[in-house]
Amino acid sequence: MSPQRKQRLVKALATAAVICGLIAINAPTIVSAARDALHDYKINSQSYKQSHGHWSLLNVPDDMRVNAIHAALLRTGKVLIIAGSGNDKKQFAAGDFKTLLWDPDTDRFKRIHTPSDMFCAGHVFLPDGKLLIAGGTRRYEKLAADITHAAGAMTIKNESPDGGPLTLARGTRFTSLDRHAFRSVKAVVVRPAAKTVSASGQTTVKASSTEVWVEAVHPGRASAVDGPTQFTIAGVKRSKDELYGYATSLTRAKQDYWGDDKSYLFDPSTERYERVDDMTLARWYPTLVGLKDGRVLAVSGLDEFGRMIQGGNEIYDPATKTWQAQPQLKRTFPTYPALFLMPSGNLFYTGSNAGYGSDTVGRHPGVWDLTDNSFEKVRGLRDPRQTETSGSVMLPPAQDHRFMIAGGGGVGESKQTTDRTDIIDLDNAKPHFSPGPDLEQPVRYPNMVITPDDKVLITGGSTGYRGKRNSDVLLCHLYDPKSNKLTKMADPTVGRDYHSEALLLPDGRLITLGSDPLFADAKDTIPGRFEKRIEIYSPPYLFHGDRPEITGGPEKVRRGDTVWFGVPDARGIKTARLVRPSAVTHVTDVEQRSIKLEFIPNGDGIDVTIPHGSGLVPAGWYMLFVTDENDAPSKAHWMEVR
Ligand SMILES: [Cu+2]
Repeated sequence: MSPQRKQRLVKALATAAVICGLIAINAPTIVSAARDALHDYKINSQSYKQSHGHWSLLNVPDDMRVNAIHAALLRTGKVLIIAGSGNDKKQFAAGDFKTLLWDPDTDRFKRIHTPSDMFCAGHVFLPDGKLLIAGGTRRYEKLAADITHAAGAMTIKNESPDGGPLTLARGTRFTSLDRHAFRSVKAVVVRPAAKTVSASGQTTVKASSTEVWVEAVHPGRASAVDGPTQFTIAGVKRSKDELYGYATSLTRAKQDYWGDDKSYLFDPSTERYERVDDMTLARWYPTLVGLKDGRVLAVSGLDEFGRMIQGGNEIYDPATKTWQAQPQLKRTFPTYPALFLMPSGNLFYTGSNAGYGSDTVGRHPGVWDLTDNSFEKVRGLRDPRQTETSGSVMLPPAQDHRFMIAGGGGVGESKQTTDRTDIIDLDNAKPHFSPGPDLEQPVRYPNMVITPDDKVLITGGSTGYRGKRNSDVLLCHLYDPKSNKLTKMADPTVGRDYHSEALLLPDGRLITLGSDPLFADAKDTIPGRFEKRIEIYSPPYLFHGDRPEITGGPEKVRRGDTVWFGVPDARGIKTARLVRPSAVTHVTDVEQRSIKLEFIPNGDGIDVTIPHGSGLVPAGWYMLFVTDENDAPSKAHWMEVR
């Protein structure tokens, strides 16, 4: 071999060795790039979309991105996205509260002035289509490590009916017999005791009771009080047996979020908040549920000092725009209980709840009769101790009176999570839960949305509490109540755990938004970031070609009316549904329901009959959808039902 040839051969061998080395090192990358390209090709193919649907990201301008804690579809077709302080202490301290309005028709975004912190409020649609929002955050939690001074709620008792109301200034000093000293953080008005004289002339006096938050004058553990203790109040010219402070626990324990008592209406036509009457109790994490008569019941929550509300529930009357306590409806639930209005006017509690509450009280599902405050438990729910952070939905159509509960986990930061779905038919003489199909994975915070073709989309969630250990579940299934089967759909690309929502849009698409993972890494060391992206899901029914169309019809109807809607190819229409728009937070959406409508073709349209019953069709704004033989839905026609 000539020296030149020998040199060339050595060079070629060396190059080959380098190439082999490169391939060996990069093989996983090359293979995964090829896999990604193939996956991308597959999920974007028409046939895949036709069978599995398609996810895409909504393009939200940077300056419009908010921490979506609450989402509601307004009768204008726009989506109200409320962040408030968005679980961000800095924004809370700065008084920076946000709301975003998105129009899915035009993809226009608009910032809405937000007058107070609606973070973790409750909400419900009123019969006129305004959204009632009540409660929210008055103070962020304080962790034990950050607490230097013992603190807590001081009850001020006034046993005297004489002398009129008395104002105790901020900083008023309360001292116990054993010299524990506290100061109030706020001025407070103390009412006189209530004096009543009976017909027989007998006088009864009932002491007034007012609470104020106090902090120890001196830091450290020594000033803590743990047990019933009476306090004298400095600067008041009253006997210490007549006017005094009383507390059972003033410690350096963790202080939970404080609830707010404010309530607002959001008006879809003016796109503004209007303040209405304060609630009788401050509430953080309440459920608001519409009643048969159009009034609203507010249930549960943490109170003005972050304590679980012990059964104090109240009603909002849209006619007077006022709240009234309902002592006859005393009943305790964990926070954000899933309470659904039934045809009878009773409320069905599926057991789902989100956030806080006793491990044992108010967790059993059942029917709450509001006429006598009785509660009839229903049996058969599997994993009954894993209802926290579960999802619940009234299965379509609403006339079937069937509900599904899916996923969930143990109380608080419990590691227990379930893949259970259970279904209950309330028409049974003895209603009980029966097993539904297992989810593909155990999951907390599954978002569940009713689609116009009588299915339920179940998407997102996480296996761990607040997405711990990177446990977001990037899965999506359609549940068919008729066949009792789950069918796997295309995978979402954005994880949705705590503080996430999903809802149906009037054009038949769905969106998912929000998510608030505690950590950003699998080892739970890096603090998580709020997920600001919005993802859109287009179900398979949007890829089957032509869709039916509703060309016109009334915008106001009454229950029992038969009304005509323009629908070309009326003979090809398979179903008509009234879908109540979602108002969702913390995976709790007690608003959405889909009501079956009877109809007959009539010329270039259909005669549709609106069912009777304000428990089945609560007054309000609805989306009318029709579907055709291929289950393709129309776009919605909005109308007000009275
Ligand atoms: Cu929250």
